[in-house]
Amino acid sequence: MRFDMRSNSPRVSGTTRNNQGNRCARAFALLLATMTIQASATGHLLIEQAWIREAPPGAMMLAGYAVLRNDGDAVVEISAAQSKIFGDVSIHESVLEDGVSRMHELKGLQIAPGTHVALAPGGKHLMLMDAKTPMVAGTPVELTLIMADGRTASAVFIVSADAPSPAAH
Ligand SMILES: [Cu+2]
Repeated sequence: MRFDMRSNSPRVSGTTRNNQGNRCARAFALLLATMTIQASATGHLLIEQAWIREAPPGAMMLAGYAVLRNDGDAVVEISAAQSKIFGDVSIHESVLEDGVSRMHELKGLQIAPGTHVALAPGGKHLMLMDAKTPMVAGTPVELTLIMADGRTASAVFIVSADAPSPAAH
């Protein structure tokens, strides 16, 4: 019995293979369609734990910090930042040179899909110049990040002495 069934099997599996071939062709066509959709994938920028470090009244410069998260499926490239509350906003990075902390301007920030970049004291930050209103603790300030593709993402940064705890969100 078993032997007979096995002897029939080449024909049966031959038919099956043809069906699988058709199915494979359809699956491949679907895969191509899916890949076309993925080719137009975009990054998606989330601005979290946004705050501005409180400074003495009349301070010329303030610094904004946040966690910039990309939960999209393409790179997010931030090329500039702006705010109605500040005359000038730029992207800076602090670095130690010969034991002295200096900052320089960055042309932009790149965030890979599924990753984040932390703007934090001692590292990357938003340099905020020429405040139009007093920056006392608790003041909400809207900042807008501009991406290289022209899209924007805004968030309210709260003036504070310390970084907000992640649990607060
Ligand atoms: Cu700076």
